[in-house]
Amino acid sequence: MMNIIDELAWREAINQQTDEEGLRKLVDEKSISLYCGVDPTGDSMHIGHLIPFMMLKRFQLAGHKPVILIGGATGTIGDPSGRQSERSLQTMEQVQANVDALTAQMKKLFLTDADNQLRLVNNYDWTHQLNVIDFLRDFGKNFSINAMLAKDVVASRLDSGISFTEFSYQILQSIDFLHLYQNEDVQLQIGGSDQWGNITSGLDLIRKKEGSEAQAFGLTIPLMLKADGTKFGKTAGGAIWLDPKKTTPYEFYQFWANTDDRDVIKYLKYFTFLDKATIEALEEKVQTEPHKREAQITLAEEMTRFVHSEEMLEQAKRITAALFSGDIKSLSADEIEQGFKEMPTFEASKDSKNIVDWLVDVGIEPSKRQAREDITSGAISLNGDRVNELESEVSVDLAIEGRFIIVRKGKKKYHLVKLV
Ligand code: 545
Repeated sequence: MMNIIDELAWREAINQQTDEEGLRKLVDEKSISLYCGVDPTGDSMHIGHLIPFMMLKRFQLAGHKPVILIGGATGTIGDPSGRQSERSLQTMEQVQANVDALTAQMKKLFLTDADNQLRLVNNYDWTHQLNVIDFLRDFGKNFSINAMLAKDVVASRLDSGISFTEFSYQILQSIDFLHLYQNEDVQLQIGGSDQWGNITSGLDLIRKKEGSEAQAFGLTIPLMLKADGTKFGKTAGGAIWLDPKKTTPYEFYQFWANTDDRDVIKYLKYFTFLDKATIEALEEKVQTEPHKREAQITLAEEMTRFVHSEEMLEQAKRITAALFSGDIKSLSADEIEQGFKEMPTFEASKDSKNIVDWLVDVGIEPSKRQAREDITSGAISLNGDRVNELESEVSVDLAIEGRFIIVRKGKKKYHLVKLV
């Protein structure tokens, strides 16, 4: 088995390390505890946030002990990293609701029965009782304003401005690293490349408090870049969320299935737990038979199964197949809702009506003349069945579970009609 650092290097998942040799030696010698944090600034992660947590899981699979930190304290402030302007504060209630949502999401993804080693901690627990005098005497004294101003995050805000609150954020994250080093045996913090300043600031604090020989390390993961230069993880519809209410499992599956050939191997390495041999075999397939898109389908399957479930994966594949073959009637109303979420949507009453009038009233056809022409030429189908008769009636019996009728015009133009 590969050393975990070599494995991460093979996956191109290492951006910076504070002490490459030291960390390699440490993880070879013993099983270490390591952590990565997330702030409750929203109620769901998207696939970009997921990356360091997948790496945490890889450490776990290699025998190390992961700690996931939920920032109940830091989330009330918000990390200025990567932002050009001051955040507005969330209410404490909002932060708590997000803590609950993210805790549930983390448990669903990373807490399996077999796994008693994952620890979930919340920095609110050791931060909220800290008073301002202790804060300034016990911690503030260890921070040099000069060093804090030199951090990229702060330096890039000196023109536009930064509040004392956001400026102080790095101290809070540093206190966490120290706390986990002292109380949970944590020796390594990982995060995206935007976390480098916060992580090294924590290491400085650990050295000041524990001595320069303290065995603590930092590692960051590069930002995911796409071959075409556009931003990773964003589509026309916005970010790809892990919450199935924000991004349905079908949309999630489609996102990965549509990956560019130039990016798919990189994504397989970053996101899946498939081994080197399997990924290299898929790399070969991208070269020799790209039209089969085996690498993309494998990626979509692995990701949908991991983030959602086997059942949701099967559903996503059923929707994909039905949309491809036109066999709409095989889908349930719930599957229709997922598969047609981004398609033009219309409303109609449940009253029976002649097809020509119905198409015009719903708004799919501009005129009766056009409607007749399209029906006669065989361009219109309802739920996958072609309509040939100008006299046919549209009634609620046609609708899937009494709710939806899918109208196809021409080869590919789908319309979702909701009966109300
Ligand atoms: C707080 C206290 C700690 C250690 C870490 C933190 C959080 C950290 C941070 N992380 C980012 C984040 O985004 C909001 C998610 C909304 C649901 O701000 N200061 O919380 C992202 N992180 C994952 C990666 C990241 C980072 O969760 O590290 O780089 C994105 O890829 O931006 O003691």
